Amino acid sequence: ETSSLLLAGQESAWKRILTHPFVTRTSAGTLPRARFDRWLTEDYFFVLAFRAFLRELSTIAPDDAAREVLAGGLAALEPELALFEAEAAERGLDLAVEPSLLNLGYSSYLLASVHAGWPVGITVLYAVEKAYYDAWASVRDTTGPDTPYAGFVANWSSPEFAAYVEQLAGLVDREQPAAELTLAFDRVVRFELAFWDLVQG
Ligand code: MP5
Repeated sequence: ETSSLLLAGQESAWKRILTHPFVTRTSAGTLPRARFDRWLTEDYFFVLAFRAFLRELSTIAPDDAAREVLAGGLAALEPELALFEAEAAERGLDLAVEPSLLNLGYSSYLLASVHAGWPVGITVLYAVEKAYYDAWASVRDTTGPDTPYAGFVANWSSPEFAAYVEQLAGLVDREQPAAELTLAFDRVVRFELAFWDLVQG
């Protein structure tokens, strides 16, 4: 299946996603506060861009089944953005700070991928969400409830999010493997690792 082939092609990078120090330290509660703050503001910008990407991608979804899956993803973004806003308010963070060039590049790539058509766009969406699910699910069972960032770990490792990512895999599996899909998937993996390297500083 296309989704499994894409993942299999990224085996070593995927291991780095699952064991990235940003993820393991967030889970353990040992990430310095300033690093998490940096991630929070960068990722807020990313999620806003991601919502614009999802809306655009929905307009080229091939059928109602695909549109419904994406609508579910869009709906889940509202409580997620509220979580970021509440956390930022509590920490006194300005969410309107200028994002890094890396973040601008990643966010712009999401939107650009829609113009390459549905197969590339849905592959990008799958890669973004699968990376987050796998990373946060890998630390879910070792994250204590008192860890300051437990709400964020829970957000991306919940059974609901797992089911959504499986639905996305199903949409990718309708597509034939193709070089342009491999390239898009690989780009997202590189962006994800670079994003964490950046905020982990
Ligand atoms: C996600 C994210 C998950 N929040 N940030 C990055 C850098 N990659 C992936 O996307 P979402 O929209 O929060 O589920």
